[in-house]
Amino acid sequence: MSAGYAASAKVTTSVNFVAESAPGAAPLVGVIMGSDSDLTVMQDAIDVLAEFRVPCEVRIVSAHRTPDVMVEYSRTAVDRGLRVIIAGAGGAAHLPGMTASMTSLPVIGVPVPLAQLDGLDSLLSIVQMPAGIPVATVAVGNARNAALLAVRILAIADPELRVELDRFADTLADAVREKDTQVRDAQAV
Ligand code: RP5
Repeated sequence: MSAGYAASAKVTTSVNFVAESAPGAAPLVGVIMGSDSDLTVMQDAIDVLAEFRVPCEVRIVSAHRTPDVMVEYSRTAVDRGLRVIIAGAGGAAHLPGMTASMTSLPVIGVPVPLAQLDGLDSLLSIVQMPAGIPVATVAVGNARNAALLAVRILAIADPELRVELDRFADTLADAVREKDTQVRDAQAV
């Protein structure tokens, strides 16, 4: 097991303030979502960023209800020092694509499942982007992978983060080996 990657600051989120995984550090990742109802899904991304000690900011930015905020957020993201944006939305999920259309930063979309349609509506709304404006779309509800992809993007220019990612991969492999051992031991009895 890795001792390195698991150490993290506890992040408490609220729709009213910017959560930071590294207090005082300038955010490198923007985690935005269309509604506070998305937060239960998006919390997984915030937690992963905290685990890797990547400073992030968390905002509610609605493509439909606060379009002016979305425009301002997207157009100022580069100058504010962000490197990656993770955008989660559900239903007619236009936030990731519209954000990607107004920034050159990589945007990772998280389809948030709502009560109807099991998130297929969110998935298709986010993934079916026109040529020229890419959004890297993760599986429905998989905000954890969105944050891991953001960490991988940052690790291109951060060797220490790459080491942490390697350690993280080792923990995954260790867990699978352990389960394999348990299954084989159970069959042997
Ligand atoms: C989308 O509408 C949001 O991303 C959210 O997933 C969905 C429902 O929003 P609420 O009605 O719960 O605020 O824009």
